[in-house]
Amino acid sequence: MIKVHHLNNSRSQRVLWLLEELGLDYEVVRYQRDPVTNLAPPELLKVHPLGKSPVISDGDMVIAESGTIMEYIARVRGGGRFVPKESAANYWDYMHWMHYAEGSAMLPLLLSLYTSRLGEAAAPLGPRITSEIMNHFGYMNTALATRPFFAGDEFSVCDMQMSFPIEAFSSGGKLAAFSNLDSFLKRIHARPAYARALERGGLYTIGT
Ligand SMILES: N[C@@H](CCC(=O)N[C@@H](CS)C(=O)NCC(=O)O)C(=O)O
Repeated sequence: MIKVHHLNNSRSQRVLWLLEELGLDYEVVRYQRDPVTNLAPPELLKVHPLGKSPVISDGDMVIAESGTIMEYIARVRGGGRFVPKESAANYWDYMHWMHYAEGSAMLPLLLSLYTSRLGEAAAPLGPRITSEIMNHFGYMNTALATRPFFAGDEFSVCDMQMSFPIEAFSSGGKLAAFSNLDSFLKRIHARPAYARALERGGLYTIGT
């Protein structure tokens, strides 16, 4: 059975969501962030050398990095459900969003988070970081102007992968200027599997 090494209030929430969408059995092994630093506890280092979450284990195999985990679960354990076929016209679009979520969309958000701790010292970086956030969120918002989901008309794993940067950015009404992303979040949050995953994962305040 798949074990999800789940850090509270983190990216591993979307792994639980995928498992719920697929109706697979899984075990949740819980880890709590340090209340002061917000970092993962050292116990996660025993599972994977990076000490981050999500990590899954399936038999002897340990897989880290959410994109890889999502692909593994959907393709190997989920029979390819929620993944377009390689011959499909939207396959590379799907792959683009699978990689884009962590490879591009998260970077300006993380820069903003880290530099916010520097106070005035970070001021010279502020305009560039803000313009990159607007650039990326504008791009994502435009992508959803003509379709309900990132890879087209059908909900797919890339929507789950893309949910985290959008949720991470959405707090404090920041999606007001990106109405397609706001509608997207409402659409995915209405899915029964999303709600079931929240029950399994516990408190998830990212984006609220
Ligand atoms: N790109 C990685 C990021 C993993 C990551 O940074 N996870 C965060 C949780 S959202 C974490 O473990 N943070 C705690 C820490 O760095 O100590 C992925 O998508 O799996």
